[in-house]
Amino acid sequence: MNNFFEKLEELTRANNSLLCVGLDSDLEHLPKISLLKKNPQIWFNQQIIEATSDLVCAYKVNFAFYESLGPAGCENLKLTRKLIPPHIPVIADTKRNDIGNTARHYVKAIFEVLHFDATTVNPYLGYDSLEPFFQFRDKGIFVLCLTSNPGASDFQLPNDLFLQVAKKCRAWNEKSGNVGLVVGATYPEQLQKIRQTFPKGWFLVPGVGAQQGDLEAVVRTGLRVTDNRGLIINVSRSIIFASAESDFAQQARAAAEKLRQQINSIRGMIV
Ligand code: OMP
Repeated sequence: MNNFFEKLEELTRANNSLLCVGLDSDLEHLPKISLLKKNPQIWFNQQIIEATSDLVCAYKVNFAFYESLGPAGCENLKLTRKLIPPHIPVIADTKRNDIGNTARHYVKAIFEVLHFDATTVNPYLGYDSLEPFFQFRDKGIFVLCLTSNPGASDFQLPNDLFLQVAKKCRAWNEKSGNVGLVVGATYPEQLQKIRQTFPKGWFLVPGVGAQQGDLEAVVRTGLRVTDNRGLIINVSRSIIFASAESDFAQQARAAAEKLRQQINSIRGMIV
């Protein structure tokens, strides 16, 4: 199965999970034991993936933590993709975009060279810049709608710009069937409005854990009414760096298991 959303639907059921673990494997924060290994970032990722793969609906790999290491980090993007079992969808967090002919090269790098299943994109340049991404119908394209950081109030919140993005994306999804949104967990009130605007969409929701988004409010306001799904709740630091000691993988598993259960118990209350 190669379609991102089919893989995602399947795994949310098989693992009973809406949790996405973010492999934001910042070399400066890896447990000391990793630094004894030949390729610390890859060894660390392998341990985390082995410890959590039955608890997730997806992994997200933020390119910044790899590209900042130069050629070796770029190689690690490829190696990380290969470490993840093929039935698990992997999101490339790139937040890319540019004019059409340049965007086509971003698309090629992410999907054809690195073989990721989905990516995050920036909508600021409008439809013609996004269309090269949407053309890859088997891939998931998550458009930044309302980001989790305080700076969302500079451009995204005034005049409800984020709702205009949500409306456009709903219409674009009707054409290509592969458009989702990124909505920060730190704005649950707005998440509710976004869900009302785009009832059927999949939303990638970062900001729970280290950024202190309110998990309960997110699940209550963001779930898709029709099937009690539609959210991919990404958590990076508070899972992968749950411990800095040699038990880091077990602690990551415990943190992931706890979050999966919390999410499911809130979902259960809504059913
Ligand atoms: P933690 O705060 O460590 O859980 O990581 C959050 C992850 O989600 C990082 O990779 C961020 O770059 C990413 N992210 C946000 O934190 N806020 C956003 O609004 C959007 C993203 C994203 O696109 O994933």
